[in-house]
Amino acid sequence: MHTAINTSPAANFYLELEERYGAHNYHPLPVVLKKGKGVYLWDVDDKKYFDFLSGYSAVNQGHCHPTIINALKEQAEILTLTSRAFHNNLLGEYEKFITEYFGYDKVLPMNTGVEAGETAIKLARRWGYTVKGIEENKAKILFAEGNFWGRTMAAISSSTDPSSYKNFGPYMPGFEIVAYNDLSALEKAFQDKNIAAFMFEPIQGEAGVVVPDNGYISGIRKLCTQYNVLMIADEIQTGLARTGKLLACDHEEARPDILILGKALSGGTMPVSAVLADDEIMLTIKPGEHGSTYGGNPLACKVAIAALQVLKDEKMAENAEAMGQLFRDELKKINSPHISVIRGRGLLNAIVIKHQNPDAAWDLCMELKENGLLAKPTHGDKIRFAPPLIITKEQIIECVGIIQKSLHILN
Ligand code: IF1
Repeated sequence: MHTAINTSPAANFYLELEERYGAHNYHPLPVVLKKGKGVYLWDVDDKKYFDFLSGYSAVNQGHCHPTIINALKEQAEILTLTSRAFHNNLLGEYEKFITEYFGYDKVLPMNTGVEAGETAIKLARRWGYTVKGIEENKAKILFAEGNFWGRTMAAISSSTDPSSYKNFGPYMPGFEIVAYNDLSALEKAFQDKNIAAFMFEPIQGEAGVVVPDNGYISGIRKLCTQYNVLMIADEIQTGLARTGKLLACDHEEARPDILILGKALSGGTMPVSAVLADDEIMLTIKPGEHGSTYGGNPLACKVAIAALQVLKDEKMAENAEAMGQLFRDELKKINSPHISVIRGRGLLNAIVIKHQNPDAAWDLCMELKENGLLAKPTHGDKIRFAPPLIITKEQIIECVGIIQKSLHILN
């Protein structure tokens, strides 16, 4: 199934290795990549592509950004890991840097995004018991329908997508679901005094780049304050300039109580995630009650400082805002009967394909690949378009040209 007719012998070699020796938990596009630079990727036959996935927003800064790679290389030769049993000379520096950058009292460093989510939930439960006064073991965390925050048992326990949770039970108790983009449903749910937190994505990524109505995020802020519920923003995908602001919550000037970041925090070089909160929340977890072997390692600290610095130095949020607007405007001009929806914010965009053939989005992505642009269909009929944030106007125009040309495959 993975070996398509039009893959080269070189590509087939790698596809067959993965098929034979790797778990079958993915269905990738049949392209084998060996090099990346900026907005470009190259496959094993030296064909060049525009990357319109950006490692699911982990490479916002572009592939192998020189500043980030230099930080990685320099630190890799000095010290990579101490564990948290000892101090290291970069952790404090990084903690000061990132808390000032985002305006929080404290940070808790983890590795993957899902670990940051787990950490936020532990913090919220602890806060619920020790600050809010919820009775022991009664705390509830509320999630939005269609949420995605990873693959751990807790993350799939809050999922409403059977492909995430089915036949993996039993599930984590204490999780509840509320409709996304529905403030009156949220207020109704908040009548329950045992709710410690509402955890949500400012734009739902995995659900297909679902952009809520204006006022939803500031509305969440207002209700969370009113009902003494923690607002946990999962900005793992939407954060770090992707949507045209440093954080997607910044579009509505809403400050979450707990902010979770991952992916582009290392510019695609290694798993680095972070949980940010103020003292009232963060200091409820005491020594020995949470941690991770790799969390806060000096290599990650050095890389994350560089990854955050280049976002600002190169005005990536501003570019994402401008290029995203241009991209959607140019896409609309194509006026294809096969594109039923164009949505997104900044450079986190998606189209919905309308076609009698259920594989149309996959077929279009295969044609885009032939024409030098990599994108991946999701949920059958949606295609995410999320290039690195350093993309230029000329490149956007060229890419819309590739999309226009490729749409002929659906005629
Ligand atoms: C996979 C999609 C993206 C996330 C949000 C937490 C995490 C993610 C909002 C967990 C991870 C991923 C993981 C990846 C595919 C992917 C994804 F296709 F599912 F929809 F990005 F858009 N919060 N998203 O989007 O972070 O632990 O993975 O570092 O294959 O699971 P992680």
